[in-house]
Amino acid sequence: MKAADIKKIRKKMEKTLDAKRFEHTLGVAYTAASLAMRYDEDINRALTAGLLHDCAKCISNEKKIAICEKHNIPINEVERENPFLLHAKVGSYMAMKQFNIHDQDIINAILNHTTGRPGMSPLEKIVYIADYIEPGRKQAPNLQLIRKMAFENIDQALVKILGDTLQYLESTGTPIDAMTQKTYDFYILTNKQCANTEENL
Ligand code: DGI
Ligand code: FE
Ligand code: FE
Repeated sequence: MKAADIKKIRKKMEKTLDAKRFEHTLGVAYTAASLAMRYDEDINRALTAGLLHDCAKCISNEKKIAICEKHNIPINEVERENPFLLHAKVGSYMAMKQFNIHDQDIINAILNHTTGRPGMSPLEKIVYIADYIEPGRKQAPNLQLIRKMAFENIDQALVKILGDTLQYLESTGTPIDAMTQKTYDFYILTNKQCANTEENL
């Protein structure tokens, strides 16, 4: 991924997203780049995934559903009820088809940025976390703590975000996608196993 390609993607995002979403997109891209610096990941891939992660966000629910149906992208029950969730699947499809992204890790980072998934790559974790902590985000609880944590222990930050998200969804009676719950369960377990191993060293 070259600097010129990244600039083109940024220009395209500025045109297709509304001003607020574009501002958020820049925040995610640069926060992802900072986390990539911290965790020795490729900065340009983090920028690219960050810029594209919400590329389908400003498409109407009807159109997102139509795109999924046309291209045989499966829609689960929770996604049917909350079609905004589909912006991750549709976004990863558009990244491949419209932006010619062939890097599977970048595609996965876009695909899994809303729910996460068990066994995320470092880049997927970076985009998932950057989406939550970018400077423009103001509403989530524990933001100050999680922002610091993200640069200290990435897996601990991941579990905290997943836990807070699940709590928020439960408190508002919002249906939970099975993948969000699965991801939380997976990282609670792996973090515990890591802690136990450290204790026994
Ligand atoms: O697109 P963004 O707003 O930047 O961020 P996002 O794609 O991470 O979406 C955030 C929203 O997604 C947030 O309000 C919580 C919600 N969300 C995360 N997991 C689930 C979920 N919503 C439902 N209904 N079910 C989930 O499992
Ligand atoms: Fe999103
Ligand atoms: Fe986002």
